[in-house]
Amino acid sequence: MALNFTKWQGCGNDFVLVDARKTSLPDDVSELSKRVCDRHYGVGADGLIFVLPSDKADFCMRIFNTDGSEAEMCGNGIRCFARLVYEEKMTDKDCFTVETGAGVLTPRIVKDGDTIVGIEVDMGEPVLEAERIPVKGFGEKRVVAEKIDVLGKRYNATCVSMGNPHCVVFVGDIGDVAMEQVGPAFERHAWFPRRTNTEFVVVRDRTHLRMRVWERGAAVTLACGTGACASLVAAVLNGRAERKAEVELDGGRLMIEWADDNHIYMTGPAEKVFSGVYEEGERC
Ligand code: ZDR
Repeated sequence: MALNFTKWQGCGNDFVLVDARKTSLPDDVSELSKRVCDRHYGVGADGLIFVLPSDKADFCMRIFNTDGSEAEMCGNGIRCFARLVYEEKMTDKDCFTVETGAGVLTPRIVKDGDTIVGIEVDMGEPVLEAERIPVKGFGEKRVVAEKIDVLGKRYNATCVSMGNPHCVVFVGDIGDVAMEQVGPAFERHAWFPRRTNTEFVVVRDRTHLRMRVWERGAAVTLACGTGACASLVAAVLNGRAERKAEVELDGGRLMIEWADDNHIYMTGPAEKVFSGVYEEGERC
């Protein structure tokens, strides 16, 4: 099987994108994602994303993590997706709808004259009720600054779904967090029946957050769009930030706003890296 793809990145969170509007998804899509995303034996990426047709929206996006699991949504991925479909002329609109596991979302290509300067996405409304995130043991309540014990240490956690689950932890010094140990323990903690993405956040001031992420189904990545949105929401719920703030990630910056319509707007870059054909050789 030969798969035409383009490799994209948004703030260093990188994806292999495949136009599958006229083909069906491969049967072994989960295994394929593991192989394609592998940085030594494959193309190398944080996720494999498909452009698909939709009967509810202009397009449908599906994303698979490096461990083969499917995520409901991907914030950096949808910006890459939006720029790809726009630049490849799959649409002539600069604002269009994309069906995702987090509902129908609306990216907009932001231009200065003819130059694309970013992608803004209406990410929809954050979900705060525990059982809908899902977080066990809190019923319909919100999980804001609740104590959680992980690897023998106590943290204050605030949980938010942006379609996919996030656990946000405010810390004093981002360098103190042993992400590779603590991240997987959060991901598989008993609170989270569908596992969780975990963000470690330092509030620099009321309009600047610094964030690092352990991604569910992946690992430490350079950025997380839905995680940046969840972090801003968590900071507002804890009274620590304004409703519009810049989030600094390892791989770049995102502007996030929790607007009066209760929707989250995320603005940031998306850049093409290269294109190719993935044609697997015989293994021996
Ligand atoms: C963090 C993420 N890359 C983004 O930009 O939002 C999302 C990827 C999916 C994530 N690993 C999950 O929810 O399983």
